[in-house]
Amino acid sequence: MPLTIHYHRDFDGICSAALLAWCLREHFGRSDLRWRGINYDRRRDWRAFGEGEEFAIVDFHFHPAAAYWFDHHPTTFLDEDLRAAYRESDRWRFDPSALSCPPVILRQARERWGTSPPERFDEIGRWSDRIDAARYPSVEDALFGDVPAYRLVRALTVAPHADWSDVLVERLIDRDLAETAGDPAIEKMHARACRNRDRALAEFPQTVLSTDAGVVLYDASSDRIRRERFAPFYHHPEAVYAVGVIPTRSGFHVTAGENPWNAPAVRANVGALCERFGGGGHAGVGGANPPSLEEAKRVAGEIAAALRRDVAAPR
Ligand SMILES: [Mn+2]
Repeated sequence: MPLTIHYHRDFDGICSAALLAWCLREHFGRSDLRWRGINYDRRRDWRAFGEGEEFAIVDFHFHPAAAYWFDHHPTTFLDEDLRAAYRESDRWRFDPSALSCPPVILRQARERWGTSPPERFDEIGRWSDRIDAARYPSVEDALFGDVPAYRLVRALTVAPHADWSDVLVERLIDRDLAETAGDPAIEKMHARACRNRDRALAEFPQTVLSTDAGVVLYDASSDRIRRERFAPFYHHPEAVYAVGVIPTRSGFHVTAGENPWNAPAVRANVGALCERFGGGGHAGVGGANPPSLEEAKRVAGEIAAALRRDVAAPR
């Protein structure tokens, strides 16, 4: 029976799957490996996940039936029973202080398995830490930086189908970032992603509703508008927060976050604020999914107003 590596379908998840595949093949002698991306919609009926197969999970929720499991998300345990089932071992490792998942697996490989993955995986870990934690040195670097890791992240935004990331996993097992990103098909996807980015940056100003008190409030709910996550801070570097409405596959999402390059002097806890509107998140970034466009606009306005009061509050 093959062992399936289930990985979170984003850059650090893809890199984690490639690294674990390398370790299982080179150190444990496994040749019967496959890999599949997972997304958050799989959390429903989580206990039945992977029934009847041998599987690993990387960069995603803890599962007690996983033959191998590695993650860094503080929210990895879906309930207290699952948290109680976890023990650090030869097969499982959780490090919520890690900025991304590949370095967790690298430490496991060196400290517990006594194997040394090639240096290219250290390079991957340095970039995935920066990308997953959004620790870009500047908004220009985040938007226009041209290193191979960024090119792959951008190419992923125009992936032709959901399984396309499986191809990237396979390539990254034996190739470094530069060689992988230099593939002509990926170059072509990257060029398309750059055109999307440029259009999104050009379209952003018309979505802005207000910019008072260091908070950019925008409505990008129209499906004709292209979106770029860092556009608010590219156009408004002086802002400390951005709050917007964006469409999802099934409705509308309110997104709120700090400006990573101009953080507020005192943090408001955006996630806790979003929780009041049925959403959630972390201290710096959060969101909510109100049931209608009208509700989403109202919630975005209220979150922006609360953040403005917070910015203006005397300390
Ligand atoms: Mn991830």
